[in-house]
Amino acid sequence: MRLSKEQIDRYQEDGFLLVESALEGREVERLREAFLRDCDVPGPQRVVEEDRDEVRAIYASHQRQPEYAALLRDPRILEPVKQLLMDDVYVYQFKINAKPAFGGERWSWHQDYVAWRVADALPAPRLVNVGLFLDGVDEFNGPVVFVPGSHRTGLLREDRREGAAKSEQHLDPDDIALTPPQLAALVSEHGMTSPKGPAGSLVFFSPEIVHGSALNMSPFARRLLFVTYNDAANLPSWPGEPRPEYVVCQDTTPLRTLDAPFLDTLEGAAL
Ligand code: HL5
Ligand code: SIN
Ligand code: MN
Repeated sequence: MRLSKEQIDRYQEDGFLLVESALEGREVERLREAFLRDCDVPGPQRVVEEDRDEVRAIYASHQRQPEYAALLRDPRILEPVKQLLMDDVYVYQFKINAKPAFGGERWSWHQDYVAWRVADALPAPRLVNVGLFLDGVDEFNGPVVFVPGSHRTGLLREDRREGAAKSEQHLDPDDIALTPPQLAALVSEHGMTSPKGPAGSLVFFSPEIVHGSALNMSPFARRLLFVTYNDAANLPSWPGEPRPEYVVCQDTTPLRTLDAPFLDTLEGAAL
């Protein structure tokens, strides 16, 4: 799959691009099964909600589950990313934010690149995020909300909040949250929008776009998988100890696109 000129222009203009139903039902089913398996793996990559043992996020599942290792080289994902970045890329971060029914908590308003500059001294915002809907996303189950065009504003903060971090396992958006006056000004200029669609849809989005999401009070889960690709020439210049491998991947070898969809490749390999 390649993006059209119109799709690329829309990504540059809005800071995100929705591609509905890019993956088939049986493919999404396999990815969900892999997620359930991965939830049972203990370790620091498994982040739970503050007050209960409910998975909030799981990092680096591609290092444990073959479906995900193949997925991130799938032509429907990697080709558009290469078109948008116009260079060799590798996976900087892989995570699944699992908002279960009746409880998945909010993700505060933030820009991703603030986190990666503060925590990893990443030189430039030469990244593309891909969100893959493991469940259908609608207005009820805590969709990601974007401020379209806000990626062209530049960085809205330079530091992380003082005091105790919300989590020691990763940098939670709470610690780099934007202020209400900042949001009010941006939204009065650009408005807000939330890409919605069936499971298997993809949303490509800029590391500089302002985004966040509300808690999930619906009876439906909202599990969202995110792969962040970085330009292979844009390596972090670690200020001290690098962050753990599960949160910022250290294999920077440029990725080669698979010839076929990820499941066909996996099943072919198993024969
Ligand atoms: N949790 C990520 C990290 O790198 C940063 C957030 O949405 C991405 C802001 O620790
Ligand atoms: C994020 O910005 O990483 C999380 C957004 C979400 O999962 O709703
Ligand atoms: Mn984010």
